[in-house]
Amino acid sequence: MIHGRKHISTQFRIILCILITCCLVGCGAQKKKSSQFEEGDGIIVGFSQIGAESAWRTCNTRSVQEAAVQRGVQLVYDNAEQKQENQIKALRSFIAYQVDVIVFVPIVTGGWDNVLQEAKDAGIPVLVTDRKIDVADPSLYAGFIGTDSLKEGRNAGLFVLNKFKNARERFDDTGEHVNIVELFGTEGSSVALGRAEGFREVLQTHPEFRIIYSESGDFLRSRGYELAVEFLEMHEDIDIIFSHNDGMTLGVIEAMEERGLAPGTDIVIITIDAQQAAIDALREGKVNCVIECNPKTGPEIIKLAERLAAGEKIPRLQYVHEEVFYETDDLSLIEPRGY
Ligand code: GYE
Repeated sequence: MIHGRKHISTQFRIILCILITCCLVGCGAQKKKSSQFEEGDGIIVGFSQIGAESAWRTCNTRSVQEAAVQRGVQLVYDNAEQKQENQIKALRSFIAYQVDVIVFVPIVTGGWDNVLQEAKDAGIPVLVTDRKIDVADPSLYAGFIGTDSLKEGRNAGLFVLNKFKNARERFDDTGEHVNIVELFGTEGSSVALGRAEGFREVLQTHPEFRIIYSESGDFLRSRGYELAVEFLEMHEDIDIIFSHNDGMTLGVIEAMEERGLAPGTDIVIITIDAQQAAIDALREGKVNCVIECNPKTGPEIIKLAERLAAGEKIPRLQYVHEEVFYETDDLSLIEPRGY
């Protein structure tokens, strides 16, 4: 019963979205005659987002929605509320409604072959964004645009090496390790896997570093807080916390301060995303390194969707520009982040 009701509500939401977007586009019909909208004219893009787990995600959703409005593209948006089954349902609905292009953020890497085969059979091109997928047949999607999570993990590792330059000597003399806590993102997501892999790859030839605790905080601030309460109780000798996103980091900072610890000083903190709150924490010395992950991919996504709808080929792999902000930088130069 519950299942049936849920199914109807997803269908209903999508129908509603289509009606609303059609209506919006209908209202702007005269405007669309102007040449600036010609390329995207009338195309319908089904966009399956994974949820609203972080400020990053909300900014990403907004970026896509705003870009669609700007280009006169009709966006059928679905929020999967962190469930792959909801995403698969949304993709099936997009296929049933014969959208021109499907854009989706895969919550995890695996489990997409069947539904993407259905999209292919229906002749609907698919653009994967933000997180990567593993499929047996690469022709099941047209291309990927998003973040380079392996590089983000490597950058975290490189910062650690640089910050703890003398650790090797101490380790050789005394056997004392640098102890690392890792809070990783959603289990099975390409970004959590990439960030963890890149980090380990850099540190693997440095025996002075060891990871003493590694848990998934699901990219949630609340989980970051809960896990921090746990690991701060378990371990008194933590030197570094590597957190896969700012949301979890903000939870960690709160838990540390409640315990009377000074984040950024008592424990070195590295975080990924670079939302405004993390940059503020960097300025206050509570975080030592912020690795940017860029959520503002909307304009590029919509451009690629338009090209796909026009039958053009797109690059298989496209990474967005991202920076790293260090505690030693001139932090006054960082522009407001906008989220
Ligand atoms: O880092 C995190 C979000 O997939 C890159 O997901 C994205 C990650 C981002 O919830 O904050």
